[in-house]
Amino acid sequence: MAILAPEKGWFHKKVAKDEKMWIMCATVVALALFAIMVLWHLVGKQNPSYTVYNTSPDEFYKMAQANWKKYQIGEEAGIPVVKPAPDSDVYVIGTTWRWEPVLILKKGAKYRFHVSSLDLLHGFSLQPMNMNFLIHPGYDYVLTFKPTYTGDFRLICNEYCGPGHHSMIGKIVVED
Ligand SMILES: [Cu+2]
Repeated sequence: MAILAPEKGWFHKKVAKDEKMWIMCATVVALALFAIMVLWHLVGKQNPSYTVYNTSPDEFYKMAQANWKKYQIGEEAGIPVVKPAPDSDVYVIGTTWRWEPVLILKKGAKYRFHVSSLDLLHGFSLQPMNMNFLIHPGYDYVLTFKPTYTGDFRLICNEYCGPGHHSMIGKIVVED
């Protein structure tokens, strides 16, 4: 049997009561889901939003170096240990296969994190709070961050980036 065109004027025909009810139900569910999406972002402990700026790996590396030089207090396995001033800018670089620098932060202070990759796509994943951001080279990801409790935190990469991916572990220490 061939498919026939519907009768002329079908669009303006009155909709049956039960069909109307189903349309109403679907609309209510859709609106509720939409509202939950917004609420979830605000109160559901989601990843905070960040701003992204264009940069180049070279330029970002230079900015990070200048910042680290200012606040470096030591070195750990060839990685600079940096203690930025409270309420200042912090630079974090992901490269195959390490996170730099080791950061010493102060509890309750606000920091402006700049995160970027110099080579491949990496995943900035702060553990155990499970904050995750995709980090592409060529972009400066800026997020405001305020540590609310002290401890020893790990930064892992959650985007597969080659044979050393599993060893890409950074360190952030929050002190009183
Ligand atoms: Cu990785």
